Amino acid sequence: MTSMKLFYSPFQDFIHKTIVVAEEVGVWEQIEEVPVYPRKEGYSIAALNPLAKVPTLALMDGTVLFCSQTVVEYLDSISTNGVRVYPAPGQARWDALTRLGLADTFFDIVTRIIHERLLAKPGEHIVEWHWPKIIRTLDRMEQDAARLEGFDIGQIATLQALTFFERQVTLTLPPPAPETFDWREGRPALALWFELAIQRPSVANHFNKPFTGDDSPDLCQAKVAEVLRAQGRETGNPVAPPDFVAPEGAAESGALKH
Ligand SMILES: N[C@@H](CCC(=O)N[C@@H](CS)C(=O)NCC(=O)O)C(=O)O
Repeated sequence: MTSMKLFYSPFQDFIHKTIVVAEEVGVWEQIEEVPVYPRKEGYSIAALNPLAKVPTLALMDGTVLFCSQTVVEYLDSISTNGVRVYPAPGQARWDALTRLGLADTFFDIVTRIIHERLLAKPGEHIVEWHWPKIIRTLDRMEQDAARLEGFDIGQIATLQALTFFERQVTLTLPPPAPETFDWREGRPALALWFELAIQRPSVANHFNKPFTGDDSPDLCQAKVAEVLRAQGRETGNPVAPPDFVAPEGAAESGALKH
């Protein structure tokens, strides 16, 4: 029986660390997936999370956890099978958390770049500013991949970051990003680590397997209302407009990919 609602955008062409962690620690069966598309009309989780961002996790008693790092640490803490993806305090933990921070910040940089393309007048220098960070981060991931053992939260975040980046770079970024780019080139350890990691059942069960459930706005808002009821709050009408709708002529294809 499910006991938690995971509000997230069910694009399975990138690896979601919340799903991988839930699978690894044996709690996936307890999770009800609630699709949300934060920039589409009719979907709003702002009543639960002031940032209106996915992922957001709601527990049976109405507790709402947001920001992916909080969600995954919570899931790890309720492991049912003895597996923990957060190592105990000590060198292994700080190493894993450093790689988690690196990968999640890389993810945020990619998000920042693609958000820029939704603006009528994109800032000229965003890609120029961030591209060196992307290259240096990929190079650091290559160094890390050569020495990694086991499977921890840093590696799970790296899978998410790389696959999110890969689906976005196909959308043609402005210079100094090159016209085509393959992060695997010149990074053999990272490429090999990636090929092995995506074979884990926790990843393979979802990666590139299209979501086939109900992803309607009605379902999303009904689930938001359930959480509000569990909190003892008036349900009212929780449907707020999206925080941002791309202006006419902006690269909306990018918006739909995100
Ligand atoms: N640092 C956040 C990033 C989450 C994030 O950026 N979510 C995006 C989707 S990829 C979102 O919900 N955007 C909607 C918005 O900002 O309005 C985390 O790790 O949870």
